[in-house]
Amino acid sequence: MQTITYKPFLIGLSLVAVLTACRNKSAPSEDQPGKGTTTDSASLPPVETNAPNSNYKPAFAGQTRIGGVRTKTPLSITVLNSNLQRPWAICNLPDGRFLVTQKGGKMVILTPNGQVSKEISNLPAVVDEGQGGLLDVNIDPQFASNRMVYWDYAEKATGGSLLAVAKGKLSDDETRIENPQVIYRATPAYNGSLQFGSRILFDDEGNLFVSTGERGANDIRVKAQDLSAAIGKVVHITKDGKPVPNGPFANTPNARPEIFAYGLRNPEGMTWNPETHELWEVEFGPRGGDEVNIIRAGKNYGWPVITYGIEYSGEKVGEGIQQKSGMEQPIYYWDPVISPAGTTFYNSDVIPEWKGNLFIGALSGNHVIRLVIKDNKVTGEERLLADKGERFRAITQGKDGALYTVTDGGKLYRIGKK
Ligand SMILES: [Ca+2]
Repeated sequence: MQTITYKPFLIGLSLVAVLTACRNKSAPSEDQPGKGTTTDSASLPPVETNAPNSNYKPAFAGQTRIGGVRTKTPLSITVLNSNLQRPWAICNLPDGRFLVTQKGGKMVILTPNGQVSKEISNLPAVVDEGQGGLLDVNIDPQFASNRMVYWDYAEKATGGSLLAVAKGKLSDDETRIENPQVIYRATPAYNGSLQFGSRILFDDEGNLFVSTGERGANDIRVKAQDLSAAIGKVVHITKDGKPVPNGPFANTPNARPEIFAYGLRNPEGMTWNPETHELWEVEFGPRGGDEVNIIRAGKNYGWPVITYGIEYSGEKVGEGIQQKSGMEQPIYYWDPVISPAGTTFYNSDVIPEWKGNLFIGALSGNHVIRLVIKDNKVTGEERLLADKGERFRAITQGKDGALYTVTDGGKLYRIGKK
């Protein structure tokens, strides 16, 4: 397991993070590298050709509609399975297989060639409505010895539903989760089925970062700015669901000590940047304004005060402002939306021109996004698999240096070097 140093902190703490198993594992190369191809950054017109929803101006050049790029390496696109049952997350297991959640409430294991196991039973019941259901999964950094699995889901609660984080042990025969326990609940509950988030990542101390959605409706989304609520946040918790000590709001009156960052809308993607060792997040905007953010301790990411989107009705959101002192700018945004879901950095030598690029599954966009990144700025954008008509929900890099992505329609795609 590769160890990386993580040191972006207000709190003076040098925290060390691991590239854990899901969406961020360093995949050892088994193939020879390619022919040293390079990327034509921003050499083509922007990939987005539709009109934006507003005339809002970006905060800096290149924050949206960057020039297009095109992968030069010949690719092999393969459908490995077409019969998955609403897969939502895909997590690397140490042996090269994948642990996959199904929105309806079960997990399965997939081999790299797409063979699916029997459903894994004994997870707590999920609220499988709207955007709720069984959502993300990740494995303990010591999974190989302790077989512990962490997942999150929409849970029925007084007042509606909420995002719950649970853990349990994968049985030796891989048919059930033993002793499932809820370790954290992102309260308050809300009576609605939208925008739970969520992704789970481990740092190298074995603590969890969990992104939480703000539940969508106008009367609840304002709590993304409320430090006494756990929604619209990234929280930092132990394996027992307790606040990690010395968080950025540990000494703030009425704030939840587990909050790491706030002002998020619907963060369905989160991954470690293997080069900078920082936490990257992608989230849905409203009508316009899907974002990529770098999540840093104590920072406010602005929703619903600032946004590059407008309301679905066409009205402005709040005061209709896009930038404000004390609130972080996205490093990139999309208008119109593409609905960014799961995300991963590419960290293999198999396709050298992809190394350090960010890949994102787009739902309404019906493609896989490739973003070329340099010095924390986006310098090029490409759309892959745009001819498939699929909603790409989650993506990871396999041990073979290929990308594996699952779709709402039940497909597992492999995107590899030809
Ligand atoms: Ca924002």
